[in-house]
Amino acid sequence: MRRAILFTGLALVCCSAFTCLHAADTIEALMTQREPTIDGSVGEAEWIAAVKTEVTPQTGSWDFGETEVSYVFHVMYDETYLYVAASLVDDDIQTDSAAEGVGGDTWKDDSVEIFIDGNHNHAADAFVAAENESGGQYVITAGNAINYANSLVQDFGPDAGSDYYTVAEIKDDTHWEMEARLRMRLFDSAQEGDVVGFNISTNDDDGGGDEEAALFWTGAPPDIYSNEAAWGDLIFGEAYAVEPAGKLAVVWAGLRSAP
Ligand SMILES: [Ca+2]
Ligand SMILES: [Ca+2]
Ligand SMILES: [Ca+2]
Ligand SMILES: [Ca+2]
Repeated sequence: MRRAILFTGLALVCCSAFTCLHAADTIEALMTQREPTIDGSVGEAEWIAAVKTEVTPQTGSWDFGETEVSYVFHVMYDETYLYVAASLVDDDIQTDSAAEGVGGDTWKDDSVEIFIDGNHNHAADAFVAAENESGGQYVITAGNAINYANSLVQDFGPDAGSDYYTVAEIKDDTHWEMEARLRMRLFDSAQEGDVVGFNISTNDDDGGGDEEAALFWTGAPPDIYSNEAAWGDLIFGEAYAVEPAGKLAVVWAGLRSAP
């Protein structure tokens, strides 16, 4: 990670005479005083401090394929954990390829993948051992198949102080939700003022078998999942206040290059 500097979220880069301005997509997460219950139900009150960002086929980045899935993801943190949740709309929820539990081909089912570049070095290959030591990839399917092979997680589960815990629940035929808790030690014990690389995606499987598409919050294909340089920034911001004085949960998600 590195320390956030003023104007990080709007650091503009001029590319060439033929392209317009780019800006790194940036989320400023606020610190919550209230730990959410990780149970696969994204409650409004328990996630009130979270920055909420909608990703649709129009706003997100397709790495391959194209379908209709969309989602809203939530991010907040406290001194121990980074919390991430998502609520997904998908016209065909599939869990046929990976059984409930740790391991399995999670990418072949409807799933959410969280990506952290903990040392914020924008490595071209996120999956070499040195990169897994700070950050990693954290996955859950709609059927509660879980993967964290590319990370430092040693202790998965609901117990206080565990490295990682996540739960998903299918709500109805077209709606599922997930919640996750990632211990700060997995990315260099980040604290207020720090910034790490961040991305989130959903794999969409319609009809069973392999996945048809992956829809990321941000990044230019191909291989967004493994290229840290394609990810956005996550700033660990101030404490959430019920009535923030001039301080809002800000999402800079809209600034992109023209097609
Ligand atoms: Ca919950
Ligand atoms: Ca499948
Ligand atoms: Ca890295
Ligand atoms: Ca699906």
